[in-house]
Amino acid sequence: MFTRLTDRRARLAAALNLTDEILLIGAGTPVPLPENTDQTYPFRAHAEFFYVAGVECPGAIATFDPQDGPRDGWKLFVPEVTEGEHVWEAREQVAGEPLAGLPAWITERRVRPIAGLGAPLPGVRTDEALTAKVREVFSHARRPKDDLELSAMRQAANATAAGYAKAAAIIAPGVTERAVQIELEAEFFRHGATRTGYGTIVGTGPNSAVLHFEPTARAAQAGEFVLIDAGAEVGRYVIDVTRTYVAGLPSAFQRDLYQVVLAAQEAAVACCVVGAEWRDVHLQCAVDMTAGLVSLGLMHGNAESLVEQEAHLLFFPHGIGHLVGLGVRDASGTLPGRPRSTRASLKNLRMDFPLAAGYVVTVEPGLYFIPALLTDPKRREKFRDCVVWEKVEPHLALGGVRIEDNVLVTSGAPEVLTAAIPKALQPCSSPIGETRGHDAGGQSGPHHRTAAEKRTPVSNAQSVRPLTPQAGPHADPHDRQ
Ligand SMILES: [Mn+2]
Repeated sequence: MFTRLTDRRARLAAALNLTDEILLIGAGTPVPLPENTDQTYPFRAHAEFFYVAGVECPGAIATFDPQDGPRDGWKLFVPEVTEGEHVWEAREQVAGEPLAGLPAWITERRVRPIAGLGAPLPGVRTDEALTAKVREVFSHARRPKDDLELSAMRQAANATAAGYAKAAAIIAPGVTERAVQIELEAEFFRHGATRTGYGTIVGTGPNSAVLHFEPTARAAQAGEFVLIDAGAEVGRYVIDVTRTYVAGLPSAFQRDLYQVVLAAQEAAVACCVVGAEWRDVHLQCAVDMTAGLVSLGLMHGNAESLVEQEAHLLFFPHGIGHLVGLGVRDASGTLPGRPRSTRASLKNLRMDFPLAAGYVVTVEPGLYFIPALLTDPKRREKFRDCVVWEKVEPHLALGGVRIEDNVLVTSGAPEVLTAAIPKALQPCSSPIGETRGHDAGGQSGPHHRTAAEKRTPVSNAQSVRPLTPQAGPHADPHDRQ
């Protein structure tokens, strides 16, 4: 693997543009459980290490000396696998220089400043200012995904699509969050996942408004939202998808709310082109969704002005998305040299830079009824003229809608890596003969669809009545730079 990544490291070396400085990148070591047993948390090498080394190797350190050249200047120092590790874990010796040789390697270069990336390097005297500067350039250099990375992400996207197909097929009144999680994750693994990319989120009813909800034994009731945010991982590369379903039949209000989020999400996906500033994509999406809330009678006034007043944060309290790939929040942050925004609606943004070809971003707008925000007396007072509070009140237990895809920025149109996962809102109820011992009410009548039909996304004309008026037209991102 270390040789396979020679081109990647050479590109990185060119970006870092070091001369006299040397670079050390620590993989990290397994973290024992607090009980002090012989158990550890699952080992994950630091992403900066994995990016250059391509292996999970506890205790390893990658080094780079620019004076030895952009290809030959890289070395991998690895600990010797012990007999115990062989016996208990079947751990294999990773090829590289013996770790015992590292102190001599450093001593030969002792007058030169050291940048220390990855996991902390005990006993190594690193230059902190240099480290911060190198880390910023390193993060920026690894934002565009190379072919190896994209290949892993496409495999993860396939496994994720399989999981969602299975989950969608079992969502019905009575299904528990746990049952959805089990089927979804099992299908990820059946289709090549090596892990789940992060803790699977499944929230039914009011739980769908909890941004990071861990699934419980709660069963979806007829007419409740079921929000799933989950993704498969393949070889450290993660996909991060959200879909929102309704168990049984959606109400007119649920369809309208869903349609507002869907229209805004699709418009934002179309904005993922080279040069688009992420903060502009975010703010435009906030305006689109706020316009939708005004059209639904939940908010008052002009959408742009409501967003300037940060009133949208009541219903859309998070950022539009982040880089994804080597980890669920990959190499986010700001453009080198750009300070972090302090504006309320931008400080939640995990990244603030223009998009470039090869970036993979999540696009994940959502609208939620979060009681902690919407029943807060201070917010009710501050936004008394912005929100039609009596129209919000009946929906406080409704939950929320989020729709999330992973989008590859290219020199042309954006490519949605997760396009195989249907987005049209459709009634979810078990086909006759496949009910699982619970009352799958609300499944008879013209809305009932067979298993075969359920695998085909229905067109918007069939499944969702159009929202009137539509969210405002979306500006061409090139006009907003
Ligand atoms: Mn997500």
